Amino acid sequence: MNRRQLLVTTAATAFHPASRAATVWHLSTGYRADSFQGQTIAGFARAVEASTSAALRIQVHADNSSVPLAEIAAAVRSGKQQAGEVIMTGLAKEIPIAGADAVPFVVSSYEDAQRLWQSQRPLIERHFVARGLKVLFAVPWPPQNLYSMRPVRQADDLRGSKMRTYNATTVRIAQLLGAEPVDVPMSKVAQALSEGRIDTMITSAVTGVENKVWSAFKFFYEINAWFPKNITFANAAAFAALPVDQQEMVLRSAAVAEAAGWSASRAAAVDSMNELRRNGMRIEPAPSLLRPVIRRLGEKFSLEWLQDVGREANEVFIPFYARR
Ligand code: PCA
Repeated sequence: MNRRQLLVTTAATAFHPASRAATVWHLSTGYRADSFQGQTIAGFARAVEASTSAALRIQVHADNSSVPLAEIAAAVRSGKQQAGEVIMTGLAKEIPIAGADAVPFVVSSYEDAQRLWQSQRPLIERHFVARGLKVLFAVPWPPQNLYSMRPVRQADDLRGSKMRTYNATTVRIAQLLGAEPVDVPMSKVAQALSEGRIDTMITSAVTGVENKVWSAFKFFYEINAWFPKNITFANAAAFAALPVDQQEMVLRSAAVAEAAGWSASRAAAVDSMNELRRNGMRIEPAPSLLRPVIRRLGEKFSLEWLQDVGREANEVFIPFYARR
């Protein structure tokens, strides 16, 4: 670069209003950029950039590319990343009330899921604040259903199966069913299937489509068990360091992203079921012999969960049921 070019570049950097005060946030997620969750995050990042005239830019690192899913919350807490997205139930060991999402058969529609989030959000915010984190928004996955390689007629057919799990609550559910829990992150489901490490799993239709699971799983049962949410959050100090107008734009963009994400989840729920069907999967309601048994296991799980979590569980579930 000659002297003249250097002067021009320096002048452009110094006087361009966007570059003068540009702050870059790194946002890590364990999920894919092209899934509806990833698109919601991308929309959020675009909205922040547009509304702050690029004074704040959010660079998204999807699919565990920067920090693996299990380490994202700690990375945001320590300030290594300014923001992150994780599945909320993944935090249940530290923040038990985050596990409310995966108590089976409490939430069976998007309306229920919305009410649960309303009741849960103040508590989640409190716990996040105590950890130096700022909640931005949460978006549910479509309902969790049962995939199997072999037909399932009753709960006993699941006994001894190698059931893919993605957090502590799915592990407990597998145990209650007498299945062997096999921990596999979402991005590794296709690989685990090809290696024959799993033969059943409970997750959304979307996750089945994204992993093209139809080559192995032939049966899909609509047990509609729970609607787990992903939560996007920032390092509270990084948020507080932003000028007030930028903080406002971040929160406004977050509210818009949350609404868009819930609609995208509903649409993805329908589209992905169709996609599974188109690829030859048999989609059936929960078998009549299985239904009462998994209901009872759900009750057992709920009881254990309420005993474990204690007072905060009431703080969430009393208003949740009262709003019904
Ligand atoms: N997909 C993610 C979480 C819940 C879902 O539907 C997964 O299977 O890991």
